[in-house]
Amino acid sequence: MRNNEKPRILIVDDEKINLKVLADLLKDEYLPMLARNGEQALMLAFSDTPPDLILLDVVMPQMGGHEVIKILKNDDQTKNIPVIFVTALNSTEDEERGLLLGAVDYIAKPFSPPIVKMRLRNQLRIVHQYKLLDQLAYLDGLTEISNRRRFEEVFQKEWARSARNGTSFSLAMADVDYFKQYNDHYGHAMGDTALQKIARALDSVLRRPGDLIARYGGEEFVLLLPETDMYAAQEVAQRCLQKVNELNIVHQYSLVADHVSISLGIVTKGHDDIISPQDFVMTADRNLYLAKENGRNQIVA
Ligand code: GH3
Ligand code: MG
Ligand code: MG
Ligand code: MG
Repeated sequence: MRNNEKPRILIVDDEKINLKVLADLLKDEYLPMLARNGEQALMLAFSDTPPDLILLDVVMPQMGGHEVIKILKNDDQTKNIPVIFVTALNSTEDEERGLLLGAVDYIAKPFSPPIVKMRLRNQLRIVHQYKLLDQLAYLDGLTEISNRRRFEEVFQKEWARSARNGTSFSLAMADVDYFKQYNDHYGHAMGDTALQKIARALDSVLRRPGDLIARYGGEEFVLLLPETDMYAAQEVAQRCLQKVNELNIVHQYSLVADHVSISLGIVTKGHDDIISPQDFVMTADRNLYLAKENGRNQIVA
């Protein structure tokens, strides 16, 4: 559910009167979307503004509710949208079948409007809690940017997409310079604060919606830059370097500056390069190591 927007409820029923009753019942709290048949329902479910929940009739001419839910549950894009059957088929077998197909609830017709509303509200609450939990599982607790787990997932997806579309793809590894000394002299709490500031600074550099920054390990960050060539990736890295320098976090014990700095290693896959994802990440790591060897507070591509 998008913030500050009413949840979208897709109501699917071949009988106009049912659509009207349910839409009237829900329209104060929700945004009803209406479909008179299975085909229309699928079109709306796969649209750019998909519903947050679907109330689905079973018996409809042509494509029935069972067929609709099978298609929805078979596609990553729609499989997590909860479906509640609202149907005149109300034997135990019918209900069992509906739940087996993946519906979260089953309401028999003739339905009682307040009960429909309450059951729908319960399901939306579960969805909401699930989304919160999901977000938390992918966030780094200290810096509140994405965690390594999130990076691994997005990396895999973007890798596959770049292979499919033949687009270039870049990755940058960043590591804080002399951070052990920072912790040793200023204390772990200040070290944590420094990491939070660095994460925010790096995050502020990213501009494209597909870009991702994640905390890769202790004081190491990774930037994922889909559809980005070497030249553009170097520009991003340059801005990262500069932003962290500009934070001006005093570090008297750094051997490279009087403030906290980072080093970066970049790797780019051109549209016809053949390299394994493991070697790709290893190349970024090796370049980061070279940046350290060359004196830190710099980029190696
Ligand atoms: P280099 O320039 O070669 O990267 O030197 P370094 O001292 O940064 O490298 P090293 O890997 O020896 O030390 C990394 C330090 O980062 C060790 C650890 O104390 C610190 N660190 C890692 N995670 C955290 C964290 O979550 N909080 C704080 N405060 N410090 C952390
Ligand atoms: Mg019907
Ligand atoms: Mg390190
Ligand atoms: Mg370090």
